[in-house]
Amino acid sequence: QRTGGVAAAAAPAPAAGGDGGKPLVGIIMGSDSDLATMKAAAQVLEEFGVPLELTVVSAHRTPERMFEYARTAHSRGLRAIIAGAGGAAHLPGMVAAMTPLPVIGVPVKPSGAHLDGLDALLSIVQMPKGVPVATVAIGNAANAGLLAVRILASADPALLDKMLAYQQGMTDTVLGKAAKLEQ
Ligand code: RP5
Repeated sequence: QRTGGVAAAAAPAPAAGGDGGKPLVGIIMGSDSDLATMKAAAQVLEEFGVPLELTVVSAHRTPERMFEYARTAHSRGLRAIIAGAGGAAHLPGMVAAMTPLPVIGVPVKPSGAHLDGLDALLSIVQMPKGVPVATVAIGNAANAGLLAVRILASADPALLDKMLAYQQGMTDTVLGKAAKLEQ
């Protein structure tokens, strides 16, 4: 259910996902060409059963839409925003400037990019004091999803248990591989 109303409208009409409840996390990206990277964040949230919305908001091409999205996000019930962009990636920082919610930035490496995503990384991570953006590694939208889950889990014991189980699963996987190597 991620179709319609994502690109042009001034008033955001994001598509919903996750467990079907009211979205708690907003995933936005500067272009639909970022979706190949950003869908990993949605997949993580869906795995944890966290309701999400996903849409395109461009800092440069739809600045009024960005303003509207950022200004209304908290009153619409969102608890965190994941924002991905490539190149001159101003979206996460500008959204962080206009919302009280935690913003997680994903530097996207567009296909054919000359600077391997380093431009986006530096654009997102070098925020001035007072306006934080939690920046993940270039292209690592899955970690953005996991960080959003952890933020929500800090006040949600059931979600915290899911995160503990996820972490234990990683540990078990690595220990299993180590045991095989040692045989
Ligand atoms: C950025 O420019 C977008 O976030 C995207 O990563 C990049 C290219 O966008 P398109 O030209 O593919 O729409 O603003």
